[in-house]
Amino acid sequence: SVVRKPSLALIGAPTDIGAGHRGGSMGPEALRVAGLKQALERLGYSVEDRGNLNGPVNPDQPPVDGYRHLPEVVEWCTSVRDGVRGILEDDKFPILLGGDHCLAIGSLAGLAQYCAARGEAYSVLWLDAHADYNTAEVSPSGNIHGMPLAVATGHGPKGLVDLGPATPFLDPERVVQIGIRSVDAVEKRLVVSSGMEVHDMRRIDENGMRHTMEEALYLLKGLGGHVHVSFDVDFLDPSIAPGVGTTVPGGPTYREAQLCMEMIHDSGLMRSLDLMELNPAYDIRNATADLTVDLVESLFGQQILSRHDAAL
Ligand code: 5AB
Ligand code: MN
Ligand code: MN
Ligand code: MN
Repeated sequence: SVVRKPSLALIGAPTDIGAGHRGGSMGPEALRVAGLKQALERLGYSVEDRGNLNGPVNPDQPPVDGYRHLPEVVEWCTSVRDGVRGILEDDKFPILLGGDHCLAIGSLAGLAQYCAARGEAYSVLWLDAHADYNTAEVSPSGNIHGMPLAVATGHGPKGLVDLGPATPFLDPERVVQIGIRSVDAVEKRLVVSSGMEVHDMRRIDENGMRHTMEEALYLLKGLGGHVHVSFDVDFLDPSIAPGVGTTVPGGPTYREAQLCMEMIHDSGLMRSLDLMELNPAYDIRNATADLTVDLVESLFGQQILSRHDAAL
């Protein structure tokens, strides 16, 4: 069957407002320098770069009532929400260039608004070293990039939990996580009782990436609706992806990550994408940005040999 390729739209959110380390604000430009648009065009997509969103500067302040920079995070996430929803309403496939992972609150809220208006459901495939399920009460840092899934599923501050069409704007039973290997002490309890499907690194070690992704994609396919992929670059093993603020050892290798992306592509389920947490201040000659583009190529159909031709 011939599936028409969607038109893609890139949108940058150059901020590190929700992170513990500065520098994620340079992520969108690093992805552009690494040739993201050109790589997707080579694969036959039409790609529009909508440039960068604007928002408040990072005031670099300590947490207030358990949250760092909450008013600024609300502003950034509101503009991400509107930007992502606008792309979907133009019948294009949004690719959000982060920026830290708090901005996923905005992209999920925009997607939720878009889907709610059409009576559609959506699910999320979360590729990350971290579960991102903290609340202010249990977060060790107050950094909101460690909270986006808790917020989207209704556990968080006013101003963020109400960014979608309803509160909550994401059903935890429609969240599948891959690559998790760093969960904070109390966060663990929240994650276990949340209803999210968590494929942590132990499961990947025991079952392999292939079986893990078969299970994950089977569940998502069964749930139906739009599938959003939120890719936190710290998902990858730090030996191949040093350019992030919060490295955690023991992540997917280059080949495991490629297989993961290839299988997501082949499922045909993905309708929107976040590329988050790339931090050029920690990178080496833009290698992590280059790797991210390389993986995005697999996510959008690049294959070593054409499987379609091989089957003939
Ligand atoms: B990321 C930590 N759990 O909450 C916290 O990179 C780290 O978006 C969060 O996954 C990492 O501060 C957030 C210790
Ligand atoms: Mn992470
Ligand atoms: Mn994350
Ligand atoms: Mn991080």
